[in-house]
Parts: sequence; structure tokens; C-alpha cells
Amino acid sequence: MIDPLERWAQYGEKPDYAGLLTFSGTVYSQDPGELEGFDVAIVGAPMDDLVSDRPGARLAPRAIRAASSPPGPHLETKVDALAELRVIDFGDAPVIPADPERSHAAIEATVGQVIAAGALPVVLGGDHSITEPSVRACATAHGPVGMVHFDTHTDTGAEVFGVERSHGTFIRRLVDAGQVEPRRYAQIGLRGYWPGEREFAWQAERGITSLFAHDVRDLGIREVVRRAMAAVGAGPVYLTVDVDVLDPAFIPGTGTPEPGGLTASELLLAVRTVAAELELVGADVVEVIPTGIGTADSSALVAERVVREALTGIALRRRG
Ligand SMILES: [Mn+2]
Repeated sequence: MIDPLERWAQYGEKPDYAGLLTFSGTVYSQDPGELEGFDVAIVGAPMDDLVSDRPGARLAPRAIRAASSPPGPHLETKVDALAELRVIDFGDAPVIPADPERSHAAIEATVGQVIAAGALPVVLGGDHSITEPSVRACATAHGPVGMVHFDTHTDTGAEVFGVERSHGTFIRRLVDAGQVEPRRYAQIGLRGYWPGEREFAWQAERGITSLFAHDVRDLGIREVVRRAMAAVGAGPVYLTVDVDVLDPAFIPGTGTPEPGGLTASELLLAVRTVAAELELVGADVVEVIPTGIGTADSSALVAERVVREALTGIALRRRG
């Protein structure tokens, strides 16, 4: 086990930019035997072979580690999570470029090692397909899990461009495999133009709860989260956060940005509330494209959506 803080021990803290790159400067190990006694293990899942649009999320685990802030008490809650929990960075799953099946197997095995040691896995994606092997590892240990899913998209397609294993299909695969309980599964932040009636009919038949971005706008984030948590209820829960749930104003660096999304403060409160109230057995954050910042033309994107909203209004008016 390596402690990146060790060389700065006499100062009590390490500068963020120096030393071994681990999440928030936590200790690092790749040895599952050293996971005993830890509450949480960070696992990187640097693959983006299954995106339907812009690639680059394979670069996110390192970028998120580089962006991580040092420990210290949270100003709103007064909680220093890194002091109260024993957290270890377990490194990246051994993914294979251009071989999504073997990469998924590697992610499932690595997350499985974390769970076997009694720690809670927090996975840094990666495209959203990485949630499939991560949830599979959790469901193997805990039985079928509930899910809270922050996303613009439902990711419940049967296929995307005819491809069944995709970042747009993994939830359907997990529900069909009995690993996510559809009646204990809530989506938050849906908007835009995908999916369609067929996918929503499939969801409705199974009792999946869908909360849209317009629900967040009209009801407020606290009420939306309350409804999601009521649907999920007691029992093991997996939390998955696709950062494209945020408005592109907050996150231009993602693969399929969609205007009209949540604010960062809404998402942060929602994630904290879910983690505080529900029995999480695993979590992930996905679809960050660090190199996308500055290349995603969010001003053109919002202009395109303004036109689409105007056209939608015109069409509604003509219906009478
Ligand atoms: Mn997604």
C-alpha cells in the first residue's frame, strides 16, 4: 500500500498537484488483500469503446483523480467524509482497448474484489456501459438491486445502431437479467429527444419511475429526489450518475450533451441526499470527457434547441 501523503507527513497535508495521483490523496493499492477494513474503494473504469457519439471518457478516471480536492470538512454538512470513512484508491480495472467484452469482464472482476472485501465500490467511468459490469458484481453479491439513475437519457434501448451492448442499452440488459429491480428503479433528469414511445412503454410495463428535467424545474430537486427515494425504498441500491444530466453550461465535456439540464448545485444536493438516505452498495460517475471542454460548442447547441423548442410550440398551437 502506498500513502501519497507520507513524504509531506510533517506538514499534515500534500499539495494537490504533487505526488502519486490518487483520488483525494487517499492511499493506493492494487492488492485485493489490502482492501480489508476499508469502507470505500475507488475503481477507475477507463473505457469508452461503446459510445454512440463523441469518445474520450476513457481519459476521465485520471482527470477526476487530478481534479479531486484534499480532505477537509464540507462547509454545509460539517462532515469530513475522508476522515470519517476509510477510503482507498484501488486503481483502474485492467481494461483492454477495442475489446469491450474483456473490459467489462475486467471491471466486473475488479468491482467484485472490492465487494468481497466488504468495501463499497465507487467507480469512475468510462462510458455509461461500465455500469453494466459494476452492477452485475453488486447484484451477484447482494441480489437484485434498486437503482437511482441521474441522466438525460434512459439508456433502456434494445439496441443502438443495431448494437446490443452499448452505453444506451445497459439498463435494459440489467433489468432483463434480473439484476436491477424495475419497481425499485428511478431515473432523474430525463429530457431531449431520445428514447421514444417503445422504450417508455417497455419501462411503464415494468413499473420503472421516470422523473424528467421538467419535473426538477416545476417541483424542485428536493421533491423529485423524495419521489425517487420513495420508489426505490429499503434494500440495496446502486447509484449511477451520467454527468450529461447537467446542463451543458456546467459540463461541456461529455459525449451527448443536452441543454435544459440540472444545475451542479441541484445534482450535488441530490447525490448527497440519496447517499445519505438509501442503502448504497455501489456507485459510479460516467461520461466525463475531459478533453471535450472547449471543443463542445454549447452555444450552437443551445441555439439549435431554442429553435426546436419554438418549433415544438408552433406545432402544439396548431394542434389547437
Ligand atoms: Mn447514460
